[in-house]
Amino acid sequence: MSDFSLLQNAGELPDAGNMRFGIIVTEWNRPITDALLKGALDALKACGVSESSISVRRVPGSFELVYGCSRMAQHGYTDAIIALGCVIRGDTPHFDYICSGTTEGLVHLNLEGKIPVINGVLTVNTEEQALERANRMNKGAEFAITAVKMVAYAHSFD
Ligand code: DLZ
Repeated sequence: MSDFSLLQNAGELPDAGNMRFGIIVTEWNRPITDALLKGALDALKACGVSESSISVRRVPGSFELVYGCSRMAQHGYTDAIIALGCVIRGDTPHFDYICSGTTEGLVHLNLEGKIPVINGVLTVNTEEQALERANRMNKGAEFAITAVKMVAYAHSFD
C-alpha cells in the first residue's frame, strides 16, 4: 500500500478490490487535472481496484462535469464517480457562476442517492495554488480515497 499518511482522510481504508469507479475529468486547466487524475488512479490501484474497474471520461469544462456524472450514473456500471476539475479565478464573475453551478449540480446528484459523486473540483485564486494542491498535496488521491470510503458506506446498507 502506498503512503497516504499526509492526506487528511487516509485513516483505515476498506478493501476496494470489488469496487468499480468512474472518473470524469476536465480538459480545462489540463496540467492540473492530469495531475489530479494521476493521483486518483494511483490511489485507487493502491486500494486494490483493478484497471478494468476504472472508467475515465473527459468533458470540456467543470460546468460539464454535472452532465458527465449524471450520464455515467444512469449507465449503472460504477459504484461511485469522481468529478475532477479546476476553476481558477479570473477578472470576471464567471468563476463564481461556474463554481456555484458545478457545486449545486453535484449536490443534486448526491441527493438523488443513486451512487456517491465526489466533488474533486479545485477552486483557487491562482495556478500556483492549483499546482500545489494537485501535486504536493495530492488532492487527486484524497478524492479517490473519499470515493472508496463512500462506496463502503453505501454497501453497508445492502
Ligand atoms: C469558461 C470557463 C472559464 C472562464 N474558466 C474555467 C475554469 O477555470 N475551469 C473550468 O473547468 N472551466 C472553465 N470555463 C469553462 C466552463 O466550465 C464551461 O466549459 C463553459 O462555460 C461552457 O459550458
